[in-house]
Amino acid sequence: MADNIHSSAAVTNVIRDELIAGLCAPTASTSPKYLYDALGSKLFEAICELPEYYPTRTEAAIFERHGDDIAASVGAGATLIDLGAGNCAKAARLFPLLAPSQYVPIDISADFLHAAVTQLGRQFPDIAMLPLGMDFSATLDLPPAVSRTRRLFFYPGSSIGNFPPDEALAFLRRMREADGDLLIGVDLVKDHAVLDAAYDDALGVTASFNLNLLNHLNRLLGADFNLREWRHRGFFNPQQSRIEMHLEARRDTLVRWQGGERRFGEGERIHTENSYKYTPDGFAGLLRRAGYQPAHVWTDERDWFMVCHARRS
Ligand code: AVJ
Repeated sequence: MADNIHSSAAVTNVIRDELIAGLCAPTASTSPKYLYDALGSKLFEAICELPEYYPTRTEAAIFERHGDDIAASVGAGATLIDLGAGNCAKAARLFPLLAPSQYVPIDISADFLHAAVTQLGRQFPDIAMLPLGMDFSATLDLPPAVSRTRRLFFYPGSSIGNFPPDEALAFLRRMREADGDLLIGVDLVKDHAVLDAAYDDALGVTASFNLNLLNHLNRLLGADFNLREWRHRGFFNPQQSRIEMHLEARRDTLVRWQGGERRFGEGERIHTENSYKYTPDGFAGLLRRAGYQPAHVWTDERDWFMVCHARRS
């Protein structure tokens, strides 16, 4: 018990130190994971329903339209390892098609996961369920209870886009080392106006999602960010092939937190998220370098998004 208390205090300090280092850097930045407090997760769900935010519904349409093909490529009886499973809804929709033998949803938020899995277990009694509460971006060291037969990592939603390409490669290699094939959703480069609108919507939900990060920082650090002094920026950077989200100071402002402070000049920014967009060839190259052969690729009719099944090479 004492050990647990000690280690959770240490984690809190690590989070504090990481956040403060990011805020004090010449170009301030924070990790996108801090966008997802309880309200942030709800705002992200709202983003997925926006007319401008195409990725979620485009990916769903690909699974809907090509489900039989995808199932034929993957085959029944896999060990389906769902990275960032959340409420498990995306994977559950594939159960009737993929008929996995074991389902292993992984998410940082373990409580949420256990509730979802209890429900699912009643619906699909033939699928063994093993929910794991862990930070899969830190390690893919899976416990021995995870079956070794025909592991398939399921990584939908273009979450891979949050990693810069070198880190995406390292992450893909870790899945390869864990002896898994891959079913992954990847957002594609497209008309810049479409990309800009998806991350700066007319209703301002993405702006709220981004600004809410400051509420979260205020709680985590005991900081005094005033949300009214900041504005959302979300745009495509074609040189880096990524969406960038920033929070920009509307005027000179001093932000204080327990044990420190920083002045932000008018127009100065905190970089809060990157979301990389790939070409099909660019992503295939990444897969090959990670030890995968892209077996099958499915896209929508506008080629806005792709779902890829990759086997170990
Ligand atoms: C959850 C990382 C896939 O990059 O599109 C949506 C997050 N940020 N709108 C994305 C997000 C702003 C989303 N991912």
